[in-house]
Amino acid sequence: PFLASLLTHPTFIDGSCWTTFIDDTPELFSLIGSQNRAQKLLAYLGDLAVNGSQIKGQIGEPKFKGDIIMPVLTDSDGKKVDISSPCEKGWRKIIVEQGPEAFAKAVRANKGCLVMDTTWRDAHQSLLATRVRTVDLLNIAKETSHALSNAWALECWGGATFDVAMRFLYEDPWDRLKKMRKLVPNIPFQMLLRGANGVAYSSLPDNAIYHFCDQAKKNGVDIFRVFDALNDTDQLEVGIKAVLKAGGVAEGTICYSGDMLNPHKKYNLKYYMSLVEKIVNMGAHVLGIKDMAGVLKPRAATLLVGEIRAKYPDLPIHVHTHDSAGTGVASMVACAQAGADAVDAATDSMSGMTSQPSIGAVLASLEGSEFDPGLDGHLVRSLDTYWAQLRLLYSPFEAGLTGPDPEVYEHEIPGGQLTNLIFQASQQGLGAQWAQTKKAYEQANDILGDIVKVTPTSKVVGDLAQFMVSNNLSYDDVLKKADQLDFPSSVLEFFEGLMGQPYGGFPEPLRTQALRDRRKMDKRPGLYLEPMDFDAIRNTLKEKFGGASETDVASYAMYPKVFEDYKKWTQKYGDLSVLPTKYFLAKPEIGEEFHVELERGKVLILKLLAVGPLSEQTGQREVFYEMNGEVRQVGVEDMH
Ligand code: 3PY
Ligand code: ZN
Repeated sequence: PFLASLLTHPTFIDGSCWTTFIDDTPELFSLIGSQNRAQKLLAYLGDLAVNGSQIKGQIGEPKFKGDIIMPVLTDSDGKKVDISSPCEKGWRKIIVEQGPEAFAKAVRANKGCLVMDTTWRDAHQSLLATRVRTVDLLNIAKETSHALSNAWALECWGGATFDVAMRFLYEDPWDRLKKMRKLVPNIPFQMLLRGANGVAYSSLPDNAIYHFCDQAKKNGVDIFRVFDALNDTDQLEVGIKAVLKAGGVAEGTICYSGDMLNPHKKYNLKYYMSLVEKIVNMGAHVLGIKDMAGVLKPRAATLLVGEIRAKYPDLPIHVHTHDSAGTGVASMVACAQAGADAVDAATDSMSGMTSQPSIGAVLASLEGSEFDPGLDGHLVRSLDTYWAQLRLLYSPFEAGLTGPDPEVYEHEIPGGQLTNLIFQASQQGLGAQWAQTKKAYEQANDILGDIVKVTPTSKVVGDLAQFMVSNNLSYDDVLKKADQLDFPSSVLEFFEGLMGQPYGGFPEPLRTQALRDRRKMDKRPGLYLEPMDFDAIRNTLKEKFGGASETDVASYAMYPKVFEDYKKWTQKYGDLSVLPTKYFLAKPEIGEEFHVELERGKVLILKLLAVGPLSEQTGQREVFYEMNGEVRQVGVEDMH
């Protein structure tokens, strides 16, 4: 149709004004654009029909086969909530109109203990390999803006979501942020920033962190939870300063490790209080306590939060946990009672075990007390009817967790990593090896000097544990043979100092023996790294992809190879973030009709008609789709 329109267009026929043709007839070129997109989409759908899903980590097809039923929001008085436009009421107004300090003051003055909902970030990172797609967040966004209007924030960005969006889902994380922001203008957005590592796995030059935070703030992030995986305050400071410069709310965070109540453990109350003091002196607006493994027991929570509250009456305290051992609700209630201003929870269907505790359970536990979070339980439960369906839609990424794991108090594996390791063990069918891996993880941690374990240092311990299991090495073997062993690269990077300095120093002589002639950094890595050349990045992207937005530049700075692969993929298949997940992960039934809104008002009506036989000559199959009433055909190489 495009060619026909072009050939019969009067300007084309009389041959005049060819150079102004594009400007004068934009409708034709917008048609080329959408036809191009439709063709690319068809290439993806054809590939899926012939070869099945190529999405990494996907095992089988979604258990959920029907259409998602959207919740009707009714409040506790039985009144239906109008969700035709997003809600306008919420804590974000204070941040936007009066700034971070005013927000800190207002939350301190608030009587109850607020809740941050982590469903859009940590919950699916911890349960579903971070695979929840933009379209599924946007579909529930307006309802969420109403049901959670009094939440501290939605945790919805950063951590692993940035990397996974591009690497495995072929989506632009910035596009996700902008679109979510439009639909949820009222609730603060919170992201997780790994201090001087940004959202990557080791340190970047300082200017890359500043650039990234500036872009994140400009595109919709309000509150930045900034942590360092070793609680190295020099590393942490880079992130906090970058957030302050960008004008965001800086939640300077301590990572809780071990067991403060056990006098034989390395990290005690004094250690944590000295960290808090440093974070306060850096100018953080909020103090975060990040219990990434879920080992903060209720009595320890009471003590830690109580001490901080007594010493810093004006400092907002926000606590994060994982429910790995099953004590999440009890710990969050203890935090609220000890003076925390906010605690984290996830929608019920996406909560528990390696995720955050259930929001319904936290609300029920605090309801009617002086710590009541001020959310309507009815509305919150309505949202969960959506997430219950989504959990089944994403079933191909489930790790098969079956119950709480109180052994977490020994192995201290962070929630997201625990799911990952269980998944890997179950894939290999090695039940016995899983028990061995957990034990090895504990020993690897001891070998490395009992370090704080969270991305990226948790990977160091996990890699060393798997190295010990697969090479049949005991604790003593590692220490004895250190100068000959070929250690995993993450372990060597840790020893080099690329992740910062561990509390109490590196274990010696192990570090020196393992590193041999590699470098040793004894100060924060940013001091050794050349600043990033952003003009050079802009030029590279222009040459390779014909242009780059400032957020593209930030993505490339964080993950150059992942970004390039993502761009190449979109050149082939287009932007598939608009394709419903059901059809992104599996082919439709023959004759099943579905819709894809390529952009506002441009809807494709699609139907798979047939998959042809294999051609011996070409190795291809023809896939036939009906697209807006016309039969379209695409040749796909059969990879089987
Ligand atoms: C991340 O860094 O992605 C985490 O979730 C750490 O807990
Ligand atoms: Zn977490």
